[in-house]
Amino acid sequence: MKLTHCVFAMTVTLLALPAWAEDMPGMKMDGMSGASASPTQVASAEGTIKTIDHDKHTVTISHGAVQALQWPPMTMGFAVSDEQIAGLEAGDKVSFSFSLSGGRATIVSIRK
Ligand SMILES: [Cu+2]
Repeated sequence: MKLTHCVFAMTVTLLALPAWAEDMPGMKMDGMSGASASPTQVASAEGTIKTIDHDKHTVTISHGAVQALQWPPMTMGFAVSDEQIAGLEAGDKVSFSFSLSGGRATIVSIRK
């Protein structure tokens, strides 16, 4: 169930964000040819907001499995902007996409 949702969410995200959709296939191909040649990855997931830290600009989300990254469900922090987090609060169920670079996860888009 979670994996199906995840794939669905990612498809929707790619359709909604043409800029990322154009970038991603190339990045994935590059990633295949070299283990660490592609430092930034983008993936989508669904989860529940646990906490929001407006001062540090982070949001902690308990998210489902992320198939693209072969991640199991987990709770973790993401960097987020005030604009992205506006209107969201702890307990909200969200669909979001994020970039992963050097072990730092940053929200690209997030919505209820
Ligand atoms: Cu995670």
